[in-house]
Amino acid sequence: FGLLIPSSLLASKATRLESQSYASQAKLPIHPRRTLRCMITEPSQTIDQKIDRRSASYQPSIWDYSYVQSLNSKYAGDTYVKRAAMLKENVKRLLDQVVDPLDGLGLIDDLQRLGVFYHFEDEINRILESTYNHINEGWNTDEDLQATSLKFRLLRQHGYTISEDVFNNFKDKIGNFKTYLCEDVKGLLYLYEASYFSFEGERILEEARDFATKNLKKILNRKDMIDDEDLTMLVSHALEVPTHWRMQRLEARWFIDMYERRPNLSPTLLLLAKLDFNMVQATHQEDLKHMSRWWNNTRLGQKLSFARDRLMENFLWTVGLDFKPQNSYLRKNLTIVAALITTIDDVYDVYGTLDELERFTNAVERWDLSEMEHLPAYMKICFLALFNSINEMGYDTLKEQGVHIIPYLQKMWADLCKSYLVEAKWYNSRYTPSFEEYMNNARISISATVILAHAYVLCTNPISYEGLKYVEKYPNLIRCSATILRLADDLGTSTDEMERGDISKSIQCYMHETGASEEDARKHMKYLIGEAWKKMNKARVEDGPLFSRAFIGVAENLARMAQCMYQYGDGHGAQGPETRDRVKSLLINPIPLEEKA
Ligand code: 0FV
Ligand code: MN
Ligand code: MN
Ligand code: MN
Ligand code: MN
Repeated sequence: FGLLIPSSLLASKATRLESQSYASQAKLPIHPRRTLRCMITEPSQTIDQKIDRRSASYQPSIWDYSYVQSLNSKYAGDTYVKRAAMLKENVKRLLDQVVDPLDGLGLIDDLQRLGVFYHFEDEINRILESTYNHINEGWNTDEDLQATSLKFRLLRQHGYTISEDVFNNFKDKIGNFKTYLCEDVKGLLYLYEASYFSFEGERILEEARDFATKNLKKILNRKDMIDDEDLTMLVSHALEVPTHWRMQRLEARWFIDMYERRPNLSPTLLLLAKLDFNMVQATHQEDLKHMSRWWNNTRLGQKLSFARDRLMENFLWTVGLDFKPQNSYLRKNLTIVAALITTIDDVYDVYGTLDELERFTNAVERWDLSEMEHLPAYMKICFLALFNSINEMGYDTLKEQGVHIIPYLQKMWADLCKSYLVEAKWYNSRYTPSFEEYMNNARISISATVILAHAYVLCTNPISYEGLKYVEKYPNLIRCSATILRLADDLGTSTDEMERGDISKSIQCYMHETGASEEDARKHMKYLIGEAWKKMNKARVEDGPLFSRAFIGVAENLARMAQCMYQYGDGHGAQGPETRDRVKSLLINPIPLEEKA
């Protein structure tokens, strides 16, 4: 086949063949490069110069290397540790003094939203435990929508069994929510937030969400119904994105400012929240500087200049996945994973020819250095960066736990590359799959499975083979997180992708299959994101015994981070003002504190 094709064709756009000839192209032998070379008329020219490659026109990084290295928070080190420890003791005392369980729940809600809950896990569990027991003893607050909603939400969030029937009290004889509730702004707000913890098929919660959303929107539009400016801000913030779906650190940064406006605030708690935010940020800065040096050392940004150079954004993802200061090891390694994914995705989507992509996929499947001889120069460095990074993570785990995880991680990468290759073939043959066929591949090609498999081994000790086997089967927790990441990414990036040349994404496949308008297709994708969240709400309880809390948190946070990154378009690649501002407020600027000597 190769010998019959004139060299001019190989060197032109015609390498993207129509569907009939594509089939034979796919069957090219895996080492045809020598043949290819002798057909090129000027042997002095490299193949790279001959091939008409796409470009995504990605801009260089706006985050200067030496600027990142110059970050130096004064909240690093031990200076503030004592002060924070004292504040923590005082907050613990607040928690211990709680008598009314409802006050306790309110305090837990504040601790979570302020981002300091992780210091008080024992105290929080104790309060939730006693709340739960009160319920089982028939404790009934249930004339109060706000209290019931808060109780329901926190208990579900923490894995307790509580039925949606608790909301039946608020319905009239014919099953509608009672009319007086339409004006209970706080009650509606809490009901709204609670409704996002629903499982599939829970009708009462579905109705609750509709009822709360509709009435909260009405209230926002009528100044006479809500004269409290803070409450207005809380309501519109919630309607934009519910708390359950929000990236935790950004929510903490926002909520600290809101809390400060509250008349009956606890000054101790406020000060702790601010100080802790700044101290956590200082840890993140150290992690970031470390990873920025690593990235710079790989030279991938320069050598693969067609690919996104997005170390800062990759790092931001990992802060979204797990912000806790003690989890630097997880963040650092996930930054490596994210940076490799971002680069390799561009190799497949933008730069590589189908022949090169077959070779790269093959090299990853074989996980064998001798495959490198078949790769072009730019792929050699990329493959070795991947090979070394994953093997090093494997070495750590072997050293620390005696568990050999490399074959398992390697399989995840091979699956990812195979799904990338499927897309490259679809692109070359201009094939538009059905929505379902697209999603079956795209759930893998969005890389959530790779990210979560690494997260699993990085945050689990001891790792069990049963656990690894379970992750490999892509259980619902992982599958839903992947679905949400894929759909959110397509909502945010597919417009640009269509312009630069890419396969049909979820929106386009759905339009093609159903004849829907783009607007309706987008609505449908948002609906599917909501449904995936419901499944995930169940999965996090059901998978509880096999997965640690930490891992479940990462899987949920990946979905949250996806909705955050793609909220205003391509927040990962395009370097727009939203991501820039988020980086500044989370990673660069501390919260101003009035220092008392
Ligand atoms: C996807 O970009 C991409 F690079 C992602 C999702 C970043 C990877 C890192 C993390 C999720 C931590 P793009 O929109 O080009 O992906 P597709 O699959 O649409 O080509
Ligand atoms: Mn891409
Ligand atoms: Mn891709
Ligand atoms: Mn070989
Ligand atoms: Mn995309």
